[in-house]
Formats: sequence, C-alpha cells, structure tokens
Amino acid sequence: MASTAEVQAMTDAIALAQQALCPPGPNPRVGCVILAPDGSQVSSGAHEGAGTPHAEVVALQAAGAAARGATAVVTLEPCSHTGRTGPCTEALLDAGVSRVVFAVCDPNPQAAGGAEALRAAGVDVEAGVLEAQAQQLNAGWGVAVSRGWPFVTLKIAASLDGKIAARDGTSRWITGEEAREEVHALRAQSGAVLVGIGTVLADDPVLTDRRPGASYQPIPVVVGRREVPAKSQLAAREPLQLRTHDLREALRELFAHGVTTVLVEGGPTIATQLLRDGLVDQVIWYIAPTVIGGGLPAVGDLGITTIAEVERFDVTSVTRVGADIRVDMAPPAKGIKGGGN
Ligand code: AOF
Ligand code: ZN
Repeated sequence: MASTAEVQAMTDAIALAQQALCPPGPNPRVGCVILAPDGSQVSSGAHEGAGTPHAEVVALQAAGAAARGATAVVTLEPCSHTGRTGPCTEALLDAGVSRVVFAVCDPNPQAAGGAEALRAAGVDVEAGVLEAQAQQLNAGWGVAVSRGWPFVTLKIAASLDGKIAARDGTSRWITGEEAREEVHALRAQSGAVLVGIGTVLADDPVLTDRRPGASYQPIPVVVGRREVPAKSQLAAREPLQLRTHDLREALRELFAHGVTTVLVEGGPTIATQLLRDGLVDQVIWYIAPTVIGGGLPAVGDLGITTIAEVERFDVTSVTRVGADIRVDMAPPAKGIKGGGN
C-alpha cells in the first residue's frame, strides 16, 4: 500500500509533469519525486522533451547522496532500455533507491519491463498509484506507442447542416473567434497538424498556434501527390509532404518521424478517408449555429447505403464555445473498421 506521503508525492509528480515544457512528440510527460525514509520530499524532476534526461534522472541528480535508501515516486514505470538516454532502472539502482512507486505501466514495448528489472534487483516496487490521473498526462501518446501509429484527432468546423464552405468555396469564418482560438490550443497539444493538399490549395492555411506567447508549433503535414505551391503560406514552414493516398501508410510514416498525436484539420477528402478506414480516435466537431444549405459537406461518401450500416460515436463532452457548440466524440471501443488495436 502506498503511504499518504507517497500519494501526495504522486499528486505533485503529476503536477510537475503537467507543468513541464515538454513538447508533444515522441516522449511522454513524466514527473518524479524522491522521498526520504521519513516521508519528506528530497527532490523532484520532470522530463522536458526528447533527448533530455528522464524525470527520474533529473530528480536523482538533484537528490545526490540523499537518494540512498529513498523512495522514488514516478508517474510512469521507469524505463529499462537505452534509447536517446540510458535506462532509468540502472540510474535508480546506482543511486541506491530502495523503493519505487509508479502510476502507469510503460506502454512502449521497447522501454517496458522496468518494474520487473527493479524487483529482480531487490527494490520494493508498487504500481498503479493514481494511475487514472497520470494516464491523462499522455493519453494519446500511450495509444500511439502501444500500436505504432499516432493518435488521430479529427477536427471539423461546420454549419448545423454539416457544411464547411458555401457553394463558391468561401469558408472564412464559419465558426467564431473563440472556437478558432481553441483550435490554436489544440494545435499546441499536437505533434503534427495534418491537411490534404486540396485544403492547402483551397484555403492557404498556416496551421500555427497564433495565441500570444506561443512557443511551440506542431509539424505541418500535407498529404497528397500535388505540390504545395511555393507561394502558399505553408511552403515557408517547410511542411512534411506525404505523397500518398494511403492514410494508414501516411500515419505510420508520421510515427516514424516521432509524431504520436496528430490533429487533422481538413478537408473533406481526408476526413472521409479517415472515417471510412476507421482511423479516427477522437472527433472534435464545432457546430456553428447557421444553416448554409447548398455548399461543401464536411464529409463525403462513406460507402454507407442503408441506415443499419452507420456507426455511432460516443459523445464524451458537449460545450458552448462563444456562439458555437463543441462536441467531443470517440468511436465506440469495438467494431471500428480496420482501425482497432
Ligand atoms: C521520457 N521521459 O521521464 C521517462 C520516459 O528515447 P528515450 O531514451 O528518451 O526513451 C523514451 C522512453 O522512455 C519513453 O517512450 C518511455 O517509454 C520511457 N520513459 N521517457 O521521455 C521520462 N521516464
Ligand atoms: Zn527512463
């Protein structure tokens, strides 16, 4: 059983991981607190992105000799592999830590096994403390590393009747400023923002987080065979261009580039294909309180011919954003065509 001091330390470690300047990418958010045998906090640390020391190592370094006989409280199972940095299991053993309390088992097959390695070396190990809370730190990352392609969020901003543009192609702005600002925050939480080449040609998007003080920008990704025009706004950002129509292949390639979470922002061709192939993990749908009538539908033909074939999402939240409505949805856990894990 974890002590009160250990549970408090885990709460603190989760907060540290949450606050760390760790960009969304190949590495998870992780926090660590070192406790002395009397339960007092000796040191703490958080991970700040790929290539930088893991949270355990940051905390151990700050603790120095005081780590001997101490308890390490970590939000993620300590790694037992050499990746960009060395194994944390070794660092913990070298420092003389006698107990390790962690929240979430490492879903990364390459790094997992730390708990067993520590136990085998005589360390007292406890797993699962505040697991659900710590899970939220890296929800998309966990899904991605366990299956080998990124967590996909499909964002759509449409009218009540599901149109994303009027008949002449004009689409700025269907949703209001508040919704658009929220989308900038979604970009800040994503490793990549993906659009089809059709959207680049039609809308000339920039795909950046333009909120004041934004320090991180997701990798812009364009899918499709046609060239990104040199004079487009995106060209200056040197987007990653995936010249394929096979989105499954494109997603695997993105994962190979270190992308674990991708925000898909258009257009209908990509949205249709992702839904048809069951590749969507989360839908964030902004509904503007307006009816366009004729115009461009957000989603094209999914190959559904009769109502018995439709798949319903589970609604996870409904919120008002300015004058618009945001609906968050997830595909039902089972029965996703081809996209299950
Ligand atoms: C982190 N930060 O604090 C911990 C991680 O490529 P590497 O060497 O940085 O290893 C990344 C893996 O290490 C990661 O997928 C996860 O499984 C494990 N633990 N990673 O980035 C940390 N503790
Ligand atoms: Zn590690």
